[in-house]
Amino acid sequence: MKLSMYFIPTLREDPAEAQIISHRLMLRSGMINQTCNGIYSWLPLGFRVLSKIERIIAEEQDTIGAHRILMPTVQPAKLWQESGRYDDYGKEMLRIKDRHDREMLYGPTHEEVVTDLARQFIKSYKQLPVMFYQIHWKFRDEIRPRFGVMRGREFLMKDGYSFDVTREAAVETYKNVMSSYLRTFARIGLRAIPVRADAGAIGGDLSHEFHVIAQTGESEIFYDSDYDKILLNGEITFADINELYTAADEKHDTETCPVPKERLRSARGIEVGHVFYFGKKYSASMGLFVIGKDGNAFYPEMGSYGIGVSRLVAATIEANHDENGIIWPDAIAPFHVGLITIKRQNTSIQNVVESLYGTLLNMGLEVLYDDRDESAGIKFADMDLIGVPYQVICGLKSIDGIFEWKERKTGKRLYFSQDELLNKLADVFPVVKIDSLRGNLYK
Ligand code: 5CA
Repeated sequence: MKLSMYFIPTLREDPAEAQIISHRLMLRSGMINQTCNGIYSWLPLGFRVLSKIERIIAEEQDTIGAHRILMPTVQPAKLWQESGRYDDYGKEMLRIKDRHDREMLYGPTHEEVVTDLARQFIKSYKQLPVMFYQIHWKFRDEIRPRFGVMRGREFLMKDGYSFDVTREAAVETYKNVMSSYLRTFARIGLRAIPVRADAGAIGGDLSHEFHVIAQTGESEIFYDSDYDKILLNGEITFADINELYTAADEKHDTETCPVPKERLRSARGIEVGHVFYFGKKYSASMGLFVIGKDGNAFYPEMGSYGIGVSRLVAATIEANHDENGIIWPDAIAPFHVGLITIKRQNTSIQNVVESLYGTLLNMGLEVLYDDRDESAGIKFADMDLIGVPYQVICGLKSIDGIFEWKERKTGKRLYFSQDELLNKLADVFPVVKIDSLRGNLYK
């Protein structure tokens, strides 16, 4: 993509309305635009990141055998009257009437719709276990929408729903989803800590939230300091979650906490995922019954599993930025590499860069090529702000085949020949070739 032709309305000044860094950086780098309180448009740069996160989540859901579907955003009140949640949900639910005066709502979540779907098609234990998921927009009329897409009113969620024969099987499914969430967040480039939580409006008796640690996090979380060691080493497994103490604020009680004081840690966290096991709550209230092996009818055991897809964009920035701007993890960066020309007036440099740009695109890389007639200073500042993880700077030396390479995260600079440069990129983005064969969605 040539920057001169890209729609990227960057701001030089910090927008006054933005209180936290991710919101400021998303506005300054032209990723989003507010339509009204808590409701946003995603502009090209922001949408690229959102789509990449969505894709990683979808791949990991497919891996655990969940079936991707798409349910309606607008739902009939009737289903919520059946489950008994219509009145309880209160003012957070956006209630609408259609032209026939029928009560409708914009879905804040989809337990009712998916249970209705299941009761029409799932009749025998032989059809279980089964799990569905979608990645779709939700609306919650939050009292205090704030921090941009971090707490929006309309937001993108991955919501999954499982149906099992027995409680044991349902808890096994719950554990599988938790492990897959750890893989999902790790692939995005985030460390998310699962903590024991309350089930709230969704209901149920087993629930965990996943938190990304950041100073601006809206919740307080508690954990055993032994967890730090695991976090530093990288991989968390379900066994770790089970063995060590973690708790969301409302689940933590200093009196009963089993962790000795000197090992108890607390931190601010951003909730990026939430999983629930709630048994027969919806299957029983909505009459989803299935014929068992013994010929008797039973209500399936259910769970639901959410990931805040749009919130993850902001949470990633909270956890990955410096004073110059965003530092995208490789896997969700809007572009793999930024190409900057200095001394653009020099036609020899121009020719070298145009040809390198073509070569990189042919490798299947997503390149943001700053071909504007701007000063080097402005180009460096914009590329740092946008947060492209690797930059290639082309100047006079490039006429002799030497390119400057800069890593956004470390600021490390190296000089490469063209071959070295291409090898380095192929090393960092090994899957790019496969993506380009598949027909890359993100070009
Ligand atoms: N039905 C269940 C799971 S599918 C559910 O709705 N869970 S939830 O309420 O916890 O939401 C799931 C995730 O959506 C949260 O963990 C959070 O990351 C994200 N989320 C919730 N509210 C908002 C909001 N107002 N703005 C942005 N993301 C949100």
